[in-house]
Amino acid sequence: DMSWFTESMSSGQPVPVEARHRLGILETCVSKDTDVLLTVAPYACQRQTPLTHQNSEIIDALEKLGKAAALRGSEVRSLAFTRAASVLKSLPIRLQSADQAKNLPFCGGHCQTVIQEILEDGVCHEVEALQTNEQYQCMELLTSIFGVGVHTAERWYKDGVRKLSDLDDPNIKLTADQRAGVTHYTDLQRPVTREKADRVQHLIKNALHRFVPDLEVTMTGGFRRGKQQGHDVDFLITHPDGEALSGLLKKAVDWMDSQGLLLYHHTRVRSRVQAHRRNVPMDGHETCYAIVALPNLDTSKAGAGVGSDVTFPGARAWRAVRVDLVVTPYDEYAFALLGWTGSKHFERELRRFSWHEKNLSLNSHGLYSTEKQCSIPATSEEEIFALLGLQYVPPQYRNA
Ligand code: DCT
Ligand code: MG
Repeated sequence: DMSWFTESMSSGQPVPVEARHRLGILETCVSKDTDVLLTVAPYACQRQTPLTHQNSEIIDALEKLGKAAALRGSEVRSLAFTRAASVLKSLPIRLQSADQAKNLPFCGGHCQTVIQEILEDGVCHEVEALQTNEQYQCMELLTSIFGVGVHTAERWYKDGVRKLSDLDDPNIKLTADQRAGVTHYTDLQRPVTREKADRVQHLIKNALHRFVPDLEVTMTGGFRRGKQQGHDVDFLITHPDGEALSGLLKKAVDWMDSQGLLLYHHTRVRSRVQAHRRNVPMDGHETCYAIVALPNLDTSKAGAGVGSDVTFPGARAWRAVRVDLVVTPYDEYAFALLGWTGSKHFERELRRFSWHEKNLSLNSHGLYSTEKQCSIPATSEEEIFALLGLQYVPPQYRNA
C-alpha cells in the first residue's frame, strides 16, 4: 500500500518513519512547485529493494546501457547506470517526469535523458541503437556462454567470431567450462523456474545427505531473494563439525556423476590468503560449478502433464541446469549466506559501504578490521548488519 506516499506527495507531509526506513530516506522536502524532492540513501544496502518495481521500462533501459558499457570495458560508466537503475528500483512511485528523479543519487546527467526519452517516446534511442549494433549483439551472445567473460569475448570478436558455430574452429581453444557451456548452450539459456530449482534442491540434498545426514544445505542466490526464475541454482553447505565437511563435496559429486546426474563439474578452492583483499567479490570456499542433468517429470502418468515438460518420442529425459555448490566452515556461514544471497549490486554496495563508511573489509568469509587487524565474528545476517550499523534488510528486499 503506497497511499502514504501519494498522500505525503500531495499534502507535503513528511513520509512516515517506517516508510523512510524502507527507502533509507534521510529527509524529504517540498519545492516551490510542489514537486516532492526525495533524498534517498546513497548505498543500496541502506535501502529496501523489492523484486518488482514501478519503473521497469526506465530500469530496463538503464540496465541495458550499463551492460553495453561493461561489454565495452567501461566499468565506471557501467556502474553509474547500474546505480541509477538500482535507486529507481527502490522507488515506490511511477515517475511522471525526469525532473522528479533529478535529485536522487546517480540519477542526474545522462540518466535524465534516458528517463525523459522513455517517458516521452516510450523508447530510448541509445538502447534502440544497441539492437542493430553488431559488436554489442555479438559480445552479448558470447558472454552469455558459461565460462566466457568480457576479455575472452573481445578476443574472439577481434578474431572474427560472430556466432556459436564459429567456435568450432580448431584454432580457437576453449576451456573445459566453455566447452560445456557451448555444448549445453540452449538448455542453459532457458530460465530455471522455481519448480525446477526445488527439484534440483531435492536431488542435491539427496546426494549430500548420503554422506552426512544432518548437513545444512541452503538455497541462496536469486531464489532466496524470492525470484521465480534464475540462470542457475546456488547452494551453501555447512556443518558445525568441520570434519564432516572434509572431502564431502568430492564424494557427493562423484556419487552424482556415477548416477549420470552430472553433465559437467569443476571444483576449486581459491586461497584463503586472498580472502581479505579488498573488493575480492567471490571467495575461497570449496566451490563446485556444475551442470546437472535434471530428469524431466514423467508426463506419461495421468495428470502429470499440466505445467510439466512436454515429452515426445525420442525426446531426451533431462534438461541441463547450472548449479553452484559452496562449502563453508560453520563460523563463516553467516558471511557466506550474506555474500551468496546477492544481488550482485547489493553485495557490491555492502562491501563499498563497509570499506568507505566503516573502514571494515567484508566478504563471504568474514568482516575484518584493517585498523585493529582482527576479524569480527558473527553468527547471523542480522548480526552482520548490526555490526555495520545498518538497518536489517531481509533477502526479499535485497533485489538491488
Ligand atoms: N555474487 C557476487 N559477486 C559476483 C557474482 C555473484 O557477490 N561477481 C553473489 C551474489 C549473488 C550470488 O553470488 C549468486 O550469483 P548469481 O547466481 O550469478 O546471481 P543470482 O542473483 O542468483 O542471479 P540468477 O537468478 O540469474 O542466478
Ligand atoms: Mg543464481
